[in-house]
Amino acid sequence: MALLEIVTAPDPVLRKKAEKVREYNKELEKLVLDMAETMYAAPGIGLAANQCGVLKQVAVVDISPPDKPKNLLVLINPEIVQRDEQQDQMEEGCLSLPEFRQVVSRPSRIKVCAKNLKGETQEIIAEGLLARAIQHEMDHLNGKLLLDYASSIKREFYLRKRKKLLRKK
Ligand code: K1U
Ligand code: ZN
Repeated sequence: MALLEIVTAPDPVLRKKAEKVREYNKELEKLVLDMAETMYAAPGIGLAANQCGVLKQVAVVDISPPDKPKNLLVLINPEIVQRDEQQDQMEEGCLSLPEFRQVVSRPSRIKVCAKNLKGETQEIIAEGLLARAIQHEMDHLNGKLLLDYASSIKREFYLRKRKKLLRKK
């Protein structure tokens, strides 16, 4: 296994839509294991392949606290097939947007259809933080970022600051 580099804004790969996975092979398995290792090391509760510079519909999620056993969820070609009308608000962070926080309203409960590493279909009913993390990662797979939930002033200010910082490096 290997730690992958997490891509940060304004890298254009974060704005691209990831492509569907069609082959379930060793290469895919390695990508998922490397992504999981990278997410745990960050630390984070999710990671999408775009954030590692790979445009495939692959995401990993684990919301279990560090003192509890790991519970890794692998989502390949995920689709939300049902969502609650009720929404929850929560402040989110993003490993690709250092120091950026944004309150986001999202459906409290969702039903997701996704493939696992063997290409088998899994149906997941998620609520609370798990539902939130899955929706955050699915946004990444569609090229959507937390920045898009912010006002244009906040977004532009953050991006200008990031570009300035990267020029200095
Ligand atoms: O996709 C990412 O950028 C990872 C992101 C996922 C996420 C955060 C908040 C709400 C929904 C989804 C993170 O994991 S940011 C780090 C974080 O939230 C966290 C890190 C350690 C412990 C607990 C949370
Ligand atoms: Zn993110």
